[in-house]
Amino acid sequence: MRKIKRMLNEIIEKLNSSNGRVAILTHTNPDPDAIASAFALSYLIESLINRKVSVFYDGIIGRVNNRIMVDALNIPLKKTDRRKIAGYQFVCLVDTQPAKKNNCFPEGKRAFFVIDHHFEDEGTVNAKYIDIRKNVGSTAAMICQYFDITGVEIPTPIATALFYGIKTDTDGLLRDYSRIDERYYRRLFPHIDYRILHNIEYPPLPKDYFYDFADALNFARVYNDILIADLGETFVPDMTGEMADYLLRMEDISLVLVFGEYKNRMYFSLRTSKKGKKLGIVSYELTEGIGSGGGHNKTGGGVVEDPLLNKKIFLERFFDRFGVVSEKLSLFYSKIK
Ligand SMILES: [Mn+2]
Repeated sequence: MRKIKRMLNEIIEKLNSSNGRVAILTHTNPDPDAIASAFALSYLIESLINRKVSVFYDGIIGRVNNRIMVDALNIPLKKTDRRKIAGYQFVCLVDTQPAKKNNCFPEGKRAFFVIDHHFEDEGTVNAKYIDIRKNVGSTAAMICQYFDITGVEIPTPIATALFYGIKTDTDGLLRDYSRIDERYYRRLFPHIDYRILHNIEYPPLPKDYFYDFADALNFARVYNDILIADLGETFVPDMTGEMADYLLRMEDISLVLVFGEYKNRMYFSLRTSKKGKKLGIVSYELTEGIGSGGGHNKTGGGVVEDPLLNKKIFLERFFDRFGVVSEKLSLFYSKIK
């Protein structure tokens, strides 16, 4: 706590003694944890330095839930790219790190501040201030702690966003969570907007969603307790995560891989209900040289570049890793007919 307090004090001092522009950057195709953390951190910094802070993402906000989250809570997220980020003196990365491939932070630039809960690449993070705690379930919970330490009150829209961020990253405190997630999840609950939270969690869904859903079921193949689903072309990249979460609920299944293509890249998501699987590291290894991947213990995911060439390599690595005999994969749907 004391170390974090000192770090936050220094950050605020540094920002107050300069006029440099401040940007907060999420990972590409941000998830609720990244969106909430960026939103909350911008508010916190703005209330302590009296200067505008810009909140950026790149890629797309795909999941319908996330788009409603941004709209309903008036989150001032703006789209950016490598070139624009290069022009900012102070860049804070949330839920990602400079060396990771899942963001548009310019190579070689030094970040001002990195707050994340994913494992570090080779322990080298090029940033002035670093708060990376991979035992914590969400970046949002770490930001809640900052509010605690600085004594800044959390307004309702930010409380709602942070709550949803912790909830989605830890599956409602059931997956890869820590005491810190638990503490703030409970503490935020009385302060959130329940109606908005409900609207975010149960939005109307476009027809494309159900086409992807149908593909997931029709083309799902099973080997023992492993289920693999190919979505073909997906309408948003984060559909793989949504389907993987859903398919993991199937009885007798403990590991799910869902992949699909979007704009000539292949996105994939891994989920397990078992302990000790380290799917973040697995995702990193499955994509070495052909893309990028990361995650936590029970969740993982990433991107495979040039799927025409590399999809086969990726799948063979996956089969190897989990002992899947590809000839013995059987169509799930044909089983229940
Ligand atoms: Mn996260």
